[in-house]
Amino acid sequence: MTTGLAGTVVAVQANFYRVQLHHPPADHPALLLCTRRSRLLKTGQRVMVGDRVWVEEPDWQGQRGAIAAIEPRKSELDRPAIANVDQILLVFAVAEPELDPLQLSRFLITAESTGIQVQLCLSKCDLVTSEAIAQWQSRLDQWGYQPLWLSQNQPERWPSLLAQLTGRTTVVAGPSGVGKSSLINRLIPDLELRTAKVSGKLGRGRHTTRHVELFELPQGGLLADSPGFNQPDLTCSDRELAQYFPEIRQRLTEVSCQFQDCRHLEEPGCCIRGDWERYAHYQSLLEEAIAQTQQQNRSNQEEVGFKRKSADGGKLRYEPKLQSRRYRRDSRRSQHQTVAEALHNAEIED
Ligand SMILES: Nc1nc2c(ncn2[C@@H]2O[C@H](COP(=O)(O)OP(=O)(O)O)[C@@H](O)[C@H]2O)c(=O)[nH]1
Ligand SMILES: [Mg+2]
Ligand SMILES: [Zn+2]
Repeated sequence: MTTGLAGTVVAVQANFYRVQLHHPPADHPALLLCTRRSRLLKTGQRVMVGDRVWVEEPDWQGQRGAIAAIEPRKSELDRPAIANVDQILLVFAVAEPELDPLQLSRFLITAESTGIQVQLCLSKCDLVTSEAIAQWQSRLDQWGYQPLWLSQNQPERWPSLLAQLTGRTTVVAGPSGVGKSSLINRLIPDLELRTAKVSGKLGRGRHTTRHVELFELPQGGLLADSPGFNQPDLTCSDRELAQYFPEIRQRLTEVSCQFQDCRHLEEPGCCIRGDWERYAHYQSLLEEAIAQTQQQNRSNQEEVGFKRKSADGGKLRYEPKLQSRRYRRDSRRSQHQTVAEALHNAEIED
């Protein structure tokens, strides 16, 4: 039943989907602006950025087509809304802004909680000594991470990043000011050019509307930016938190706590509590997760359909950008919402 041209949705806007064809015929455009076949509309199947699709009825002259089928998704991120993401590239700077370990942990936990592979990347290496880098390296190794070290001014550091990105779909995340845009612009040199072209084609400017978009890397692979934010809320429950620390995960493969539902606080026979660097992060994030779970339970009782992304003291509050679908309670309504509604919501959320 899967006939037509295979492609990946790289942008969604209104009722149009920009599809990058995997194997366009020679001398034919690789990008088609597509609509959905009515059969997909009837089943209410939402097309997401990152979806692998089958395109029919190509109109090469007009660079148009119609999406006839969607392949099952391997993964689904909520914010940014992208399907089939292979990895999250979490970027932090070693300096300017100063690397704050707890903030880094918070971002790592948020990224880990999506279930998608996390690659840490530390930028601005030119601003610190090689001793400082070595110190961070051994420290992060204890955390269970082997970061890529990067600098705009040190081209010798780039090949390892390129190798990590080639052939994969990657979402770049991290706080603002760490060098994400600089990194993306370097990886995709003609981005500005292509951005302008896309804006024209989709009718609305990328810079006036926040929407998710995947960009093709020259060496193969897709990359998406996720707008910067500084302090993600925890999205995981207190019960889940421990598993998002690689060093706890590792320890629990070797030994086990006395109680199966151990929170690794005061329990007797706990094998996790102890003298390791991020135990303090674990304690403070656990406290937060417990408070949040309690608050969520209260709200669930009070009000069905409570939306946390509403105003917080009057001002719009940014929720974590990286949230996997499984933590979202999908209401019947949201499953049946139209694309227009979905896009409208996505634009507000993103
Ligand atoms: N020294 C140094 N500065 C950098 C590097 N990468 C980015 N910057 C600077 O950091 C600032 C923030 O960069 P930007 O890419 O906008 O960060 P974003 O907010 O994460 O997208 C800019 O002034 C960049 O020129 C780097 O490798 N070394
Ligand atoms: Mg930026
Ligand atoms: Zn324990």
